[in-house]
Amino acid sequence: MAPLPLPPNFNWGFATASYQIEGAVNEDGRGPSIWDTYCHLEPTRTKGANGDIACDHYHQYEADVDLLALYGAKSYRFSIAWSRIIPLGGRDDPVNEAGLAFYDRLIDSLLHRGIEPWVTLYHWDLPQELHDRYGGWLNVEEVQLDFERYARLLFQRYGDRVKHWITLNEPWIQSIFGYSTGGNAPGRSSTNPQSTAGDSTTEPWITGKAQIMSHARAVAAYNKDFRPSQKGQIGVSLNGDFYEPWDKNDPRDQEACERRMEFHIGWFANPMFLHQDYPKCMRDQLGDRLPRFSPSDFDILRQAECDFYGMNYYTSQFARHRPGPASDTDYVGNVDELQSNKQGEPVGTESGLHWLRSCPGMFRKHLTRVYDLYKKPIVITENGCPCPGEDKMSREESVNDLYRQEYFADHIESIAKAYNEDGTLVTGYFAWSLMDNLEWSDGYGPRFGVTFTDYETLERTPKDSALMLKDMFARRDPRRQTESHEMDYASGANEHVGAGLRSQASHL
Ligand code: PNW
Repeated sequence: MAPLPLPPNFNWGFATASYQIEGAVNEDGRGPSIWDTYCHLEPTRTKGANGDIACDHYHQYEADVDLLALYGAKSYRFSIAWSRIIPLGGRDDPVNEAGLAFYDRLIDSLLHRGIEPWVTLYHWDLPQELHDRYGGWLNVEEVQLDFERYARLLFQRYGDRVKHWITLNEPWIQSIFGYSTGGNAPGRSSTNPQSTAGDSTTEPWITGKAQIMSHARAVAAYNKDFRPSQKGQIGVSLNGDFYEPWDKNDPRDQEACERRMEFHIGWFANPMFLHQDYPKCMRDQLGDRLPRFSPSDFDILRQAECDFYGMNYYTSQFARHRPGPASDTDYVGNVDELQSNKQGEPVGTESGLHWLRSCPGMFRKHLTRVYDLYKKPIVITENGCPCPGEDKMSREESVNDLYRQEYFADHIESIAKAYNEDGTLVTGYFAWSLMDNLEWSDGYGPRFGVTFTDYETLERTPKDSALMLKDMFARRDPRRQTESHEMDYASGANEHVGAGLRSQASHL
């Protein structure tokens, strides 16, 4: 039987981020970002790892685009390093033509092979100078103006060829890991013993507003000055897990789930997609620590209508209400987050990372919840996992990535079910990630790639999952399903495909 179809013209491909793959941090005039600084702190807070070389994508981008073509990707999501474009970051600072030229080459190389560029403007690598000059994301009024100028420059230079834009990647992680727990750059926190500065009770909420307004200014600028001629689409990528009650019979746990998801997603999606204040449960818990939107802020939010909801989805959890009031450093809505419910049933099977279990059933519910609330077509802008034990595997073991293949297949099936049975529109899917890369503060251990990266030789080797996605999506193409049943071959044929394509890849 043919699998459930996806919507016609379903878009799919692979995703990466600049600091995780590019390397070449001192080349062609790139300025330092907060991640360069963070990765070179002593004692290390990134397991000794840094992005100085990473996957050397800056030099090997042509070969990486060849891999995308070999995998049959329709699209590629990558991010631009702000400090390559404007090394000091600010609206009156000089523009770096050599940095602009790199992304010109990448974009042209993609288009030459028929692959659509999907460009993320910001994936966590703030120019260090903006942090030093005025506190970076802590300065709501300044940073939104600098971000708008940066965004306008990208629309001007690339908008003739780039038709899909993502303003920010996971503002939640930038705010919470960057300014509450201090696990990500710039590493500020008042709860983390490794942090020397920060205030976890206020800074995450300030930097959240700074990102919301920066997103809004970029989208408003696109809508007013670029959309009419360039006719592209723009959105944002938000993370957030789905939650079910730890005790499904306890109404307080049911409320805890909703509250947890509002703290994850509503924080950003209410202002960005509904042009409203933060969720009520956040205002109730955080009071005046949560910044207000002024009437002129709301004006900008209303001009920032975007086209799609970019969803980064990896896992789900159970939520249990906490008795008593929330602590003033709480950022989850006063709940416990658990991987098993009251009956001891696990939320999903274990991957290669402690926080990530495969929960495709809850993914389907998540899609429908988000679609019903924010009413935009959803694009999955990240989804993927490391296989159990993969961090310790050789290349030969790693390419046989059965766990990842099943994870992809199960999550794509959930998208198809949400579409066919729940009326939820998902228009695209990007697997995270094109290649193993720097997993931020976890260093080079966790491998999320569909391509194995040998960090000694920088050689890339396709894993089996990379080579099966094309067929998986072709089988779910409604037009091809009606044309013939030839597509309806047994899965498993891919083993041969894998070996054949791997030998092609070795000649790239
Ligand atoms: C995302 N969590 O980050 C990022 O967008 C990627 O750059 C990253 O490599 C990828 O997911 C895999 O981690 C996350 O702890 C980091 O729940 C951590 C979490 C979620 C997303």
